[in-house]
Amino acid sequence: MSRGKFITFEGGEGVGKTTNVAFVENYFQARKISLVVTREPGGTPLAEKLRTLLLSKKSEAISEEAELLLMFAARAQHIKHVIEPALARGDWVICDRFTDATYAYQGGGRNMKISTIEGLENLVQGNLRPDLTLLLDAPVKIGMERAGKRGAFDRFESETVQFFENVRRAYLLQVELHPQRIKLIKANQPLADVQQAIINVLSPLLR
Ligand code: T5A
Repeated sequence: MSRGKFITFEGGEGVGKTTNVAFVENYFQARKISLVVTREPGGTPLAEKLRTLLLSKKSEAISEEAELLLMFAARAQHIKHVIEPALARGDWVICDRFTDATYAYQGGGRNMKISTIEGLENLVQGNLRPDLTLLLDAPVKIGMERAGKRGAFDRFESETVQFFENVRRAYLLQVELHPQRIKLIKANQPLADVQQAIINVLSPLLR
């Protein structure tokens, strides 16, 4: 049994990750690929509890260091109990956000040291990196308008426009650093065009 592929979706608030993860799930299922669809922070009972704490505006003020460590604590659980077992049995894993989000939000948004994030990435993930990452990119204003239609903002969505500009810049830097792995998808176009661009990136994997 060959190891499964690990595909992640990334991007700022409201760019369409969840919508397109569901689209890709259907696309792969129609092609009889056995897959696990999951998200970060989250994906296990403990990691989902950490997600609730991280996204809640009601919890006590969370320090930047605690936020970073909680992201990686959730990720450690997720990798051990969901991602690695799935890949080892040959399933593909589609994950809504992964460590590029940490570089973007905690690195770009919160200005935490990249070397600190790299250290935690190596500790928690060992050699595990996504095989392919689709970065959905759109101007911050468009993403926030889309996210706003869904209801009240969570703790991250309540950040400033400058924070999200920094997040977007950090994501685009990740593409420059990892051009083979991360493919940029323009998300400020009609959904059908976004999805055609996604298929164009995914279809070579199926050959
Ligand atoms: N986080 C996460 C960190 O800080 N560090 C980390 O390491 C990790 C892993 C998680 C939060 O945690 C932070 C980042 C996040 O703030 P989340 O819920 O996973 O939160 O992320 P969100 O970005 O908040 O998710 P959203 O659901 O808001 O955004 P999506 O999934 O990008 O957008 P989606 O698919 O829900 O679409 C939003 C709306 O836009 C429409 C959809 O129909 C929907 O109504 N839409 C379009 N409309 C027009 N044209 C298109 N092309 C459209 N595509 C979608």
